This record gives sequence, structure tokens and C-alpha cells, in this order.
Amino acid sequence: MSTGNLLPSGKVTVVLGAQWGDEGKGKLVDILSQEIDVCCRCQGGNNAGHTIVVNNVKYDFHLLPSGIINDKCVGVIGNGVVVHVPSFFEELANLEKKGLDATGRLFISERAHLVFDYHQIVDGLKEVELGRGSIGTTKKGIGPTYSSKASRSGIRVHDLFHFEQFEVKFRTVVANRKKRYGEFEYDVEKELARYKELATKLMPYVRNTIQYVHNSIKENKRVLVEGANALMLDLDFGTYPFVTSSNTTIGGVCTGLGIPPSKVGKVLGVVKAYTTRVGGGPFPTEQLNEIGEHLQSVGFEVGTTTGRKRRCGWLDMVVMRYSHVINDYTSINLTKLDVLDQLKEIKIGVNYIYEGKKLDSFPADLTVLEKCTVEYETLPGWQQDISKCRTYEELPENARKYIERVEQLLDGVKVEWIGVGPSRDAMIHRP
Ligand code: 2SA
Ligand code: GDP
Ligand code: MG
Repeated sequence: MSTGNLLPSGKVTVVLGAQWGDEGKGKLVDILSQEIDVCCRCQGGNNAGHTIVVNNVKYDFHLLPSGIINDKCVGVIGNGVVVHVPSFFEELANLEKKGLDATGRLFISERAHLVFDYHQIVDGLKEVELGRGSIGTTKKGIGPTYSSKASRSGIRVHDLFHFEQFEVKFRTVVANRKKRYGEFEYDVEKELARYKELATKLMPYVRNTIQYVHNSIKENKRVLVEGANALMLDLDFGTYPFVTSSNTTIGGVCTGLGIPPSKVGKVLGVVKAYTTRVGGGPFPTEQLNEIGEHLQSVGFEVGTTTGRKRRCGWLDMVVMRYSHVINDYTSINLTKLDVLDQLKEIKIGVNYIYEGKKLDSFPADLTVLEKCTVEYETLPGWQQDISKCRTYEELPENARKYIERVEQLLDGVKVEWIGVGPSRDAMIHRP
């Protein structure tokens, strides 16, 4: 599908998840990547899972930017990303098996922090400590690595290239973790030997990505940033503490790549036509009934990284309005509209009521949120297959009404893209 030169050069285009993740960002990035020169990740790590389907072949991206599926596109893993080096090579090898060769066009920031296996072990131990209040993390070591970063005891990519110093730091941090969490099985000598080899293997990928992205923008190349996770999982703005440990919102784009805000152009919000969440934490429009089960099974809502079933519910416009306040979307990609095909009625959460009054924004305090009830609007379904529709006009009237109501409820932000199936061509563009 041609995007018709939609993306401005000299500015960075950003794709962000507007809900709790898995909105289908990877698919939009794939479509746009046919027109871009550079695709960057700015935060998160291999907790993310972006699935792309091209010619019936499924590609799963976790740490690597999805845009590299286009063989002319350079991938950048920015300073804000946390990198588990063995998983990086594993993902590359899996993609190579499917015919994707990223040789010479994939760069990792020397400033990115490293995720080690001990971070992953600690991630699991912390979850056990939390017991029933656990976050439901992916156990990829994301939280512990960002904690090390913030507490200034992290190890960065460039540290690997001064191995003697690396070794000293590494032994110290592992010893400290063991003091905190007790003795856990972790063969430090074996790990050091493994990282000595990995350092040599990684070297060709390592770059000053800040300068690389800066030069790309200056040379009028088209640069895209692929957000991972989503707004409601943002460390500051999400349903804390049930969040991930990075800034998944527009600010994370600047800090995670070293891009000034003046260089940010379009901000495309990816919104699922209903809502899903994987892991623990509040979810006001969740449907713990046959509607939720229907969305889960028809939408194949299973975690790309962990294989967990995703929780499902109605579209929540309180979340969406809050999301738009923070990210100021230029336009929206409404995805998985086809999953609603069979429903007779479709609901949209429009307000939260707390102690008899409408809240004007998403509450910070989860005890307030717990006491909120959701006010819904009910729209008629279209009860027909829309997966073959390729223009807006081909969509049934009730599907168009649903889309237009979403736009109205979102301050008039345009739904520019509509997803009607998993594959690359199952997308309607509405310029
Ligand atoms: P973490 O591992 O520390 O980032 O977990 C903290 C919370 O963030 C959620 N989280 C995600 N939510 C949706 N999708 C994610 N990626 C995978 C996918 C998830 C999977 O694409 O399906 O496979 O389970 C993702 N990554 C992190 C997580 O569930 C915690 O609530
Ligand atoms: P991401 O994390 O936002 O990139 O989303 P994921 O890839 O984790 O989850 C989205 C899932 O929905 C993937 O399996 C996609 O192939 C699939 N998908 C994306 N867009 C559509 C769509 O419009 N319709 C349907 N039925 N599936 C879609
Ligand atoms: Mg995902």
C-alpha cells in the first residue's frame, strides 16, 4: 500500500500507542516504513511485541524497530532503550530466518543501558515479593534496568568496550543485587565470558545515534519513531504503579533519542477500536463477560512476548482524551475495527463518575479510580464483514458512524487510518 508521500522530511514522525499497548503500532510503522529512511526506537526494550503480517508471513519484533522490515530503512535503537544483547542477536537471527537481512543498517546507541540476566531474575523476584499486588511484568528485566539507570549504577553499551572496567562494575552490581535479594543462581564467570564474545559481536552495530539521527534530519531524510508500550503504561502518566518503567509518551521520544521538540512533526496515535490490557492494574471498561471473551478470541488478543491472554473491554474515551492532552495527536489510526464486525451493539466509555460527579480527567489516585463508574454510549453495530473494505465509502454506515463519533469525542482529531485486518493491505487510508 502506498502512503503517497505522507511523511514530511526534515521533521520526525512519531507513532505512539494511545491506550495500554498492542494497538497495532507495528502494522502502521510497517506501512509507513515503505516511505521512510530511518526508523527509531526510543524507549522500552524487548518487553514490547509488534506483530506484522506480510504475504501471510508473521514477523514479531521486540527490541528491533519494525521499520527495518523495509530493506532500505535504517534501524536505530536510541539511548533511551534498554538492551538485552543476547535477545538482540536472537531476534536478528529469527528475522534472518524469514529472509530479513539488516546487515549494515542497524545501529545501537552507545548510551543505551544494558539488561542482564540478573535484571530478569530480579524482575521475577520483585513480582514474587509483591504477591497478589504484582504488576504482571513481562519479566524481561525492564524495571530493574531502568532502576539501575536512575540510581546511577547502570552499565551502558560503551562500557563493554573497556572490558576490565566492565568486569569490575559487573561484579559489584551483581554482589549488590545478591545482598538485596539473597543468593540467587547466577554464574558470574560464565556470564563474563559470554559478554566478552558478545562485545566483539556487538561492536559493528554501536554508534553515536544522537548525531546519526541529527544528521539524518538535517539531510532531509524521513525519520520515524516507533513508540513501544503505550500512554497508560507511561511511568509518569499511566496507572502507576501498574506501568512500565519508561516514558512511553511524546517526551520519551526527545529524551530517548536526543531529538529537540522543534524537530517533532506529526504525532500519530494508534488506538484499538476497543481496549486491551495485559498484566495487572485497573481497567475501567474491562468486560469480564462474554463480550470480553468475544473480543479476546476474535481479536486473537494474546501477548506477543509472553503469550498471556490480554484482558479486553470497550473503547474508553476518558483514556483517549487524557492521552490526547499529553501527546497531541495529529491524527489517529483506529485499528482492529473488523473485530467488532459481529456485535449487535457497541459501547463507548464516555465519562467516569466519581461520587456522583463527572471527572474532568483520568484520576491519578487508583483508590479514586476504583470507586468510579463508567458512563457509556451505545451505538448500533454493522454486523457484516468489513475486512475486504479498502475505502472509507465501502464501510457500512454504522461503522462510519462509530468512527465519526470517536472523532467527535476526541476534539475532532481525524481518524486518518482504519485497520480492518492484520495484514499490511488491510488498512483504509482517509486523507
Ligand atoms: P514490564 O515488563 O516491566 O514493561 O511490565 C510492566 C507493565 O507493562 C506491560 N507491558 C505491556 N503491555 C502490553 N504489551 C506489551 N508487550 C507484549 C505484547 C506483552 C506480552 O506485545 O503483547 O507479550 O505479554 C507490554 N510490555 C509490557 C506489562 O504487561 C505490565 O503491566
Ligand atoms: P503493537 O504492540 O501496538 O505493535 O501491537 P501488537 O502487534 O502487539 O498487537 C496487535 C495485533 O493485532 C497483532 O497481532 C496484529 O497483527 C494485529 N492487528 C493489527 N491491526 C489489525 C487490524 O486492523 N485488524 C486485525 N484483526 N488485527 C490487527
Ligand atoms: Mg505489542
